[in-house]
Amino acid sequence: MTTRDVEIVIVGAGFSGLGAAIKLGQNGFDDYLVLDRGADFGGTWRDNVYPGAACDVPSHLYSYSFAQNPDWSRSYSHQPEIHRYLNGVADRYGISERTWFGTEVTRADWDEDTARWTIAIERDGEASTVTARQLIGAIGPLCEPNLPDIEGFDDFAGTIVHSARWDADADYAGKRIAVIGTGASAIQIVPRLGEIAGHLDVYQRTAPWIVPRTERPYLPVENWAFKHVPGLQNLIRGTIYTANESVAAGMTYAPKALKPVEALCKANIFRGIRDPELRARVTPTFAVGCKRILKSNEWYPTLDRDNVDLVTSGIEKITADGIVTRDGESHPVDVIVVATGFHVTDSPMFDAIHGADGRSLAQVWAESGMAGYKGSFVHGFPNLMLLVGPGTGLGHTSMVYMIESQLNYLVDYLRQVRERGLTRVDVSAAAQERYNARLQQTLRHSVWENGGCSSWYKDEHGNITTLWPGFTFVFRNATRRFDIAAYDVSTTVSAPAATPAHV
Ligand code: N01
Repeated sequence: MTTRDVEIVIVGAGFSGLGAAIKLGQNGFDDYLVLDRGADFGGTWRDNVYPGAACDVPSHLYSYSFAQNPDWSRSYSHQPEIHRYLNGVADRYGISERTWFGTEVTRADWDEDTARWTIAIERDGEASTVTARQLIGAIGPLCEPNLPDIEGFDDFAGTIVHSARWDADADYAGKRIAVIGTGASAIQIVPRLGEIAGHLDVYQRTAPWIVPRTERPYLPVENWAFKHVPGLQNLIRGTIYTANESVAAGMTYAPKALKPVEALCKANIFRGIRDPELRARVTPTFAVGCKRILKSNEWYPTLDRDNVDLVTSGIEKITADGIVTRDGESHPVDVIVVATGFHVTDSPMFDAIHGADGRSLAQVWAESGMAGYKGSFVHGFPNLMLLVGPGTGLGHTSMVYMIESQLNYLVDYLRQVRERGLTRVDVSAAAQERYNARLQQTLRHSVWENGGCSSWYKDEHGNITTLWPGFTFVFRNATRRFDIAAYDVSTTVSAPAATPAHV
């Protein structure tokens, strides 16, 4: 049963979906609905509540330019504060009234006859549909937890927790805990667990590069200044942004220029670990920047604790009471924490969205790789705009900057749709192909391509389909205006839209 028809549906109420809703309202596009399966705003910042969860981009840059926050309590924000910030912004702009929480999108189909999307949802356990002229996919790449393919998970008799689905009620204090993974999530969880675990084994498959984290609380006088000194927050944002962009240059065009970063990481190891053998085991063997560069002052000292062991012999299987490593050793454990990341290039939502020829994004991308145009549109999926789509991820600065660039593109797209009376907009195959060829060309000399690592930046074919290579201001310029020449557009509809029953 159709319960609602709107002009625009936004799926997801995280940074990008919330930002989209605000920008639509500000630009006179009021007929929209936000759908989110969670209970409030925040997306990944609502869901990742593991101990120590925090952002590794400084607070002043990791926030909307149009909703700056003089009240940040620290130079790097922790999850509860970012979550509160996003819900505060949503309140300020009145987005809750147009948001359906507890609503899971199970499928979306493009209907050529009506030139609309039919979106199947489950809301409070009831199935229904919403139809919309425009579908905005703000589903976020870091939302579907990825469980590693390790034999025996189902046999484990203790507690298994994924970092992105933290079980706050489980008992961790004094327990024998295993953490699988040494990525951005693990390096934040492990120091907190190391403080309370009876024993902690950290399973490292690949050692990450880690720079020191320059986090500190802000003094009241600083918060006063952020609020009252005109332009100060913009100046801080600009300074952080500029410093980060210099790292982008190294990552994309001259990985050797990142040697000073490597030296900084090595000094961090030296300072944090006393044992030379352990130092050697935590020293990465790939080029710095190839995987995300992590930030922590606590990781190495935690590995150096007496109740913490770094296990590098590889996991053979999981048994009822522990983990067996490839060297044949058994490690008894009460709790396994899985910090193995997300389904980035194989999100289940890609199976749910079906385009003009009936195929899903997952089916199309299984053949072509995860390709799109300006991270926003995918040929064959008319009137669907993705936020944080293919080729928009970053290894060096704030995703919020990329999101805001896409929001400019979104608003200009909708403006042109309205002004020109467009009913169907599909990026042309040729424009998409040219665009991706250029991206791949830029990536050729990058550290991600040549740095000797594997990462979630690559898809199953080894292609880098998630990252924006180069300076983010180039992306900002490329998305300033909706370049309609790259699109096949139509102003007609084959069949009139059925009148839906409103509730
Ligand atoms: O996940 P990851 P994450 N056996 O994919 C290991 C963002 N984020 O959740 O390196 C053993 O980075 C895997 O090993 P390897 C940020 O963008 C941001 O930590 O593949 N180990 C790796 O060590 C980040 O990049 C913040 O060899 C296995 C780990 O699991 C993204 O989220 C904070 C394994 C996965 O690391 C994801 O981070 C947190 C196996 N079978 C996260 N399979 C901020 O501060 C995987 N691993 C903004």
